[in-house]
Amino acid sequence: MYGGGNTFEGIKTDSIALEDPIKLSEFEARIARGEKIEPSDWMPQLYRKQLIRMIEQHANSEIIGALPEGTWITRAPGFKRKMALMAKVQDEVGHAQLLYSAAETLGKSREQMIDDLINGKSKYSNVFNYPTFTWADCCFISWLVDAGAIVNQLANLKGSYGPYCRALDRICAEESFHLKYGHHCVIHLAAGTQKQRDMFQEALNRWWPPMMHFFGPSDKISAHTEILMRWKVKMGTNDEMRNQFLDMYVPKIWELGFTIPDPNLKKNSETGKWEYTEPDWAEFKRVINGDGPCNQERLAVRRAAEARGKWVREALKTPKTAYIMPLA
Ligand code: FAQ
Repeated sequence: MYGGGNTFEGIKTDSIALEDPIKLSEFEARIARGEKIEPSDWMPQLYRKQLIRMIEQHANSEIIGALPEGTWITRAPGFKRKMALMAKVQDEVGHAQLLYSAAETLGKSREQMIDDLINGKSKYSNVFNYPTFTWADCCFISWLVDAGAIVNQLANLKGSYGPYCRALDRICAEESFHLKYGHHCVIHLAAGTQKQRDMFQEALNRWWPPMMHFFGPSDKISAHTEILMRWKVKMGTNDEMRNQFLDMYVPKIWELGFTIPDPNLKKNSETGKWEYTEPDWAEFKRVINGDGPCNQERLAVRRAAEARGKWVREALKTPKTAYIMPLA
């Protein structure tokens, strides 16, 4: 099976000091040379553990991220928008499939990952715990959440773990269509009636704080950045990614005539970095630990999907048995 015989349960230590020093230095030399690490290669236990954690959370984010936009498919304005949104949501679920496969190569089964998601043991991106009240919320996600995702993933696809990088390569290509679609939706609202402009501004006001959280806690308090940067899993720190997003997208938001709800947001011309009000990290922690506005609803939907799909999984295991599809 996957994982070169290694399993998630087999990870015994987080301590790099307990690893074979010769193997560890060869591993780090390969990473320094820009080589990709493949599933059957030797790797420190902590590398395996960190990758499973991060890729699994990413996969969970895609599958849960399909939900806030998915509820707008039937209500999207016009046939073209409905078709485009349907394709986008389908892509996000496909991204989850690619990422769960990449995580499986490290020795954790997909069933275990889905179980951990629906039982609230593993995380997914904070942004998907907020509601999409209006069409403008959906446009915000398609443009700016996708933009944030691309900033992060374009950097990380140059990272060290082969299966994750190859999955990100494909995902980024698809995400770039999502970004164009989302930008088009927002331009349409910006060029529309005052009511449409107000609707997007109101959505932007609500989504800005979660969007600032999206890149993770500030570098000063990030738990995993140091080791992930050392092993080239993350190719930029959380603050660097946040800054790159602000650099690329704040001017575009202003260009469309919208305002950003942070009086301290400005680019420091000397450092070239953006300054902003420190995000509310207490709220971030609450939301990622299960107490956001939509956490319960999101997991309930996934649990229901899992229960409804059970007969299909059973049927696939025993294809010769006759099954009657439940109607309700
Ligand atoms: N949300 O030490 P760090 C998308 C947790 S894909 C929730 O800084 P790290 C596509 C973190 O897990 C979006 N939790 O962590 C789409 C850790 O908790 P733990 C997802 C977060 O890993 C678009 C703790 O905080 N993208 O949107 C978040 O070094 C539109 C300490 O944090 C990825 O997953 C958060 N935002 O850096 C779909 C990309 N941030 O595990 C549909 C890959 C941090 O110790 C529609 N992931 N935490 O319990 C990464 O690049 C990194 O994992 C970070 C976090 C940057 C997200």
